[in-house]
This record gives sequence, structure tokens and C-alpha cells, in this order.
Amino acid sequence: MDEQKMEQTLVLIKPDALKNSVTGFILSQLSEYHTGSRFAATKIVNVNKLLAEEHYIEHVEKPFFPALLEYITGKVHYPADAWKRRVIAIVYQGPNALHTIRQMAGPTNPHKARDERPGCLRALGTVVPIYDDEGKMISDRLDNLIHASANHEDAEREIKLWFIPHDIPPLMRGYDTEVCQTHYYYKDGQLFTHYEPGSIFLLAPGDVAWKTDLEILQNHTPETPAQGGLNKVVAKYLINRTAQEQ
Ligand code: 3AN
Repeated sequence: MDEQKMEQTLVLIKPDALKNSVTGFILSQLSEYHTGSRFAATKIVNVNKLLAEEHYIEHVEKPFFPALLEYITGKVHYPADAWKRRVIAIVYQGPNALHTIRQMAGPTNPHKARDERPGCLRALGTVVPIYDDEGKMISDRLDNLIHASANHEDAEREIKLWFIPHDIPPLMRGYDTEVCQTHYYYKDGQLFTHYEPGSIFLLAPGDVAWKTDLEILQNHTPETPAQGGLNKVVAKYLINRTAQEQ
């Protein structure tokens, strides 16, 4: 498949979209009939803190970051019903998919979306003020229903963060994979090549993994940890393994 046909983007249908039952509308807008692009993978994810932090790592210093984590983990829209906290993650693929879906989503801020692009998906969103402990307004939480990767580089980082190769049909995978040669387990920020009591199994010899993930795992040692790399490798293997922390 050529590069143009293989253009990929990560789409997230966020908790506010699920809560407000606009999922079907968004999926319908994403249909091949409307966009010329197609679904390559999808899964329902109970987003834990590790995955949320990795996904929004570029915003880690922003005043709205804690509220953004509460939002994407579903705690805002499902405060009591923890079991309903989820997003729908989609690998979406086709000619010009990045641009097409960004256009469909519209501006990040729902107020701006309503002003500038009535009819776009984020025009259906909400802006919620965020206050500090003294009651002073410090920022906004933008409940904007849908995430769509901004560019090729972000799409690769995000798709590899949320999905393992096995989630995607082999001929639809956009990035290099490699067969793992080692056992890998994870516990409390540490990587092991043998089972440690309480550790979570990640990979076994023969498993297909993202090539870039295996490079990080192979080079990781307790003395020289992969620079900010281990969490982004591990996050996808922890998806739906244990219930999200409250
Ligand atoms: P987009 O989702 O349009 O690509 P990003 O990647 O800059 O925008 O931001 C990711 C998320 O962070 C947004 N969807 C929004 O929820 C939040 N965010 C970004 N900028 C702001 C801002 N200035 N104020 C509040 N929240 C923001």
C-alpha cells in the first residue's frame, strides 16, 4: 500500500461524547462514504493515569493539565459510575486522513469552533472554567468530544502509544514491527526479563511488537533507563489489564 493510502491518524471519542450519546453520529461522520478513509483498529479503553499523562505529555506544565487528566480518564463525566469511564480509540486510515479528521473536528476550543466552524464536531462541546484553591479562575477545561492527531509525527507517537501491532490487521499497519526475542515483565516502574511476584507480563519471545518499542526495551537498564521511554512502551500493554486507580 502506498504512503498516501496508508496515512494514519489516532482518533479518540472522549468521555463527554459517550456520555452525551453522540458516538454514533461521530462514527457515521467517519464512515468511508463521508471521508474516503477507513477504520484500521478500534478499542474501548478505561484510561489510566499513566496512559493519560503520556498522551498529553506536551501539556504537563500547563495549568489545565490536572483537569485534562480528570476529563480524559472519564472521572469528570462518570464521577460515580467508574465502570462507565472509557474512550473509544480508533486507528483511522486513508488518503489525507490527518487533515480530513482535523477539519471534521474543528478548533480545539468549542467556543471558537461554534464561532468559526459551525457544524464541526467540536462545536457541540463545552468550555468549563477551572479555579484554584482561592477561587481564582486559572484556565479552562475544553470538553471537545474528539481527539485527532495533529500531524504524521504525532500520529505515529499516539498510535504506538494506544495500540499494539496485533490490534491492527497486518496489511493495515503503518509502522515497522519486529519479533520479540525475550520475556518482558513490568512492576512499579521497573522492567524485568523474568517473572517477579506481582509483575505484569508484557511480551514473550515470538510476539510482534513495534520496532521502536523493542529498541527502547532492549536498551533499558536500571542504571540507564530509557529517557521517558519506558512508560510510553508499557502503557499500551496495561490497557484494560487492571481497573483504573480511583
Ligand atoms: P488538539 O486536541 O486540538 O490537537 P492540543 O493537542 O493542543 O489540541 O491539546 C490537547 C488537549 O489539551 C485539547 N483537546 C484540550 O482538551 C486541551 N487544551 C489544549 N489547549 C488548551 C487551552 N489553551 N486551554 C485548556 N485546555 C487546552
